[in-house]
Amino acid sequence: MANKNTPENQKTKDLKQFEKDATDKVMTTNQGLKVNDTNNSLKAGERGSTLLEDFLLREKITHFDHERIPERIVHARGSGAHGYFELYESIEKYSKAGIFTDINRKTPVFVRFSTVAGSKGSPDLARDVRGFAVKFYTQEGTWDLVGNNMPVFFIQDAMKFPDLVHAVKPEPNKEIPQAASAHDTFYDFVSHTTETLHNQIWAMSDRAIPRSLRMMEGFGIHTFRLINDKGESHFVKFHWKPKLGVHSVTWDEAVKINGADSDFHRRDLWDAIDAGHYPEWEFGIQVVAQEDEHKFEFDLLDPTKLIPEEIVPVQIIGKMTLNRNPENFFAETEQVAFLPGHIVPGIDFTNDPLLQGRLFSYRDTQLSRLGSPNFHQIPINRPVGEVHNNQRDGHMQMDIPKGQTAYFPNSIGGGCPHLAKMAEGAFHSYEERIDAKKIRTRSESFNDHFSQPALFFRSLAKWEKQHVTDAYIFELGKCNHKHIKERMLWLIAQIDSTLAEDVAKGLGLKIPKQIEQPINQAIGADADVKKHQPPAKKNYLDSDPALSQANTKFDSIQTRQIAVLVANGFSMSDYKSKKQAFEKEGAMVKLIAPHGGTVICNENMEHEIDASIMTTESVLFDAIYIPGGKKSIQELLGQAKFKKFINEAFKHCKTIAADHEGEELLDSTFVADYKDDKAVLINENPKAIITSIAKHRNWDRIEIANKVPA
Ligand code: HDD
Repeated sequence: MANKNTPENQKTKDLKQFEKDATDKVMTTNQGLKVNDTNNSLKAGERGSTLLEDFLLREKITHFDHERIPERIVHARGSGAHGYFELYESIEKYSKAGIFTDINRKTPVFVRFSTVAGSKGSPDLARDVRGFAVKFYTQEGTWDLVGNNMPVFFIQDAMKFPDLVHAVKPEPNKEIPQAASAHDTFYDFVSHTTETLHNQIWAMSDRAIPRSLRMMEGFGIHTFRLINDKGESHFVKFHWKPKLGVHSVTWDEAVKINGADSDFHRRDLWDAIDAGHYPEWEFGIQVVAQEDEHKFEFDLLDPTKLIPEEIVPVQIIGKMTLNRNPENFFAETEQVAFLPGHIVPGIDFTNDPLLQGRLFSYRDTQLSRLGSPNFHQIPINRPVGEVHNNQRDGHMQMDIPKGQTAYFPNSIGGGCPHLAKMAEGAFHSYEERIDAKKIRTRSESFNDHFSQPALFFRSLAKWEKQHVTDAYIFELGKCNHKHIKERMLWLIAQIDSTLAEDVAKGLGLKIPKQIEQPINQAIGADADVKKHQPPAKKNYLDSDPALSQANTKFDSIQTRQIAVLVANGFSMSDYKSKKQAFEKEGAMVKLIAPHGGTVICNENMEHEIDASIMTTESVLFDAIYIPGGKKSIQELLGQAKFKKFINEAFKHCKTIAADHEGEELLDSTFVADYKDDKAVLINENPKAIITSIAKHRNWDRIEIANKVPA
């Protein structure tokens, strides 16, 4: 059994040998030649032309000219972090994987979160699916679980992936819009490809605008297999559940955050790890016995379907902690290459046609993105175990393979590298029995496109439903083609008639009685059209509580950003008691003042401020606290932006607390008429404020909040 710290040290040690630290070092060329001027090129005379001879100039400029690599076709915008995975209990009855059986291991991981549609420099709060890709550096080889923060995908067959991506990306004639699905080509595709509707309604929900990457779930999406040491298979779905719960911002906030801090999620992840608030997710599995494959109302191989947790509960078996920021963004986060085809003994694929296509695409894309079949030798991509085979050469070969032979079998090289026996842990594909015709088609068992979107919508709380309605009105409102909006309205009506009516009202349109047939056009030209049209929704489960964010955790204010509004003369005693209590619970307390520099409290102490009101926005915080102090409040009242700051927080249903004279500032805002709101707390004790902030938002306020003209 491995030493508890071995695996983590193994990857850290491996990466360390490639790290470069220039502290106290002299500048050199790439050949190690010492350089004493990197500011001026070599010239013929002081004002003369630059000489071709200048190898220092050429080396520097040539490297610069080739600094960029192609961004990822999708998921270009991302943020990464290192950490480790621990197993709570062995699941050896299902899987023989070391990572699932050895509870003494700490398996190193590297995680990359991403948005899907936007370019590398696009803003973080786009309405979009988030990528959730985890690389486990296990002792038996690297396992990549390349998932998303939503449990289903838009399409059922990898063959349609280029169409989906071309539809959502900026339109090809004008390269507009960036990082947004709210445009004609996307809804043209969606409205003709009804299998997309389930993932689509998730993308309209708050899941698509997370408060933090640390506060979202992760899903492997596909049904995979777990294989035990007897070679038996169980179906499995993988889940990540954030310890901080699943929380989101509102769309109005998202739009404003993108302007105020387009790196909001990236910064949040970095700052939390930097401050020692290590993000954690529990790892869960939904296991289905081989013989139960066909007992569901949907096909386990269909990636547009989830298995409701009400039907198959998630068993929590481990935990992932992210505890280290990368040393270098490009070397690690940009160059990391995830491949769903990276699996280890004890885990195997199913015939999900989306997964099968992914097994090809990810290796292929690295060849143009990273430029060489040797991408696995880049430090972040190297497995922790030894690598020996007869693959040779290629661009940027970093290894120096020794010996005369590069083929198998051989006798000159002593038959090495020799083949692993099964007893030595060799990989062996699950021996699935297949007796089938070769056929290009879509299984009829994938045809139900309305039941699960309807289950999702039914499972949401009132405020979540309102957000979905508003999102559809926004997205379809951005489309120019009436027939696309009408197709969408008809399809939404198949999911939920009230939702469709509300969206139609917002669009100023009527739900059409019929739309042109067939509604699902994602089929072959000669396919039997009738056979492939989705049937009316079925109700096999009234609701699944796990689908609603109303049922997440509301027990912590750890890492919550609390804006404290102050000016000279603020009450130190009010502030001190709150600050201590908030920080004890792990919250980040930030002083916001009318100007930069410092402010002096009523006890004559100088306090460094975190941001002037001119450089920050309400949307960057989770809650507001206003300590008393007559002088301070008078000054805050004199600067209109403080009122805007409070009105916006009220609009976004956040906790607003004030002590003593602080109430006067609230009286000058929209809050004045709503002081009985349960998340407006005046002269309350710290515990009450903490409980309120932990609830994330007071969604009961939503109807009043919508009236705030902020
Ligand atoms: Fe994909 C990247 C997740 C279907 C082709 N995908 C990529 C990343 C994530 C996902 C998280 C970013 C990895 C990183 O951070 O480097 N993709 C998914 C999920 C899918 C899915 C959860 C369905 C369940 N993807 C999918 C299909 C195809 C691709 C069906 C192609 C047939 N995906 C790619 C890609 C990318 C990629 C083009 C771009 C960069 C990369 O692979 O390394 O090959």
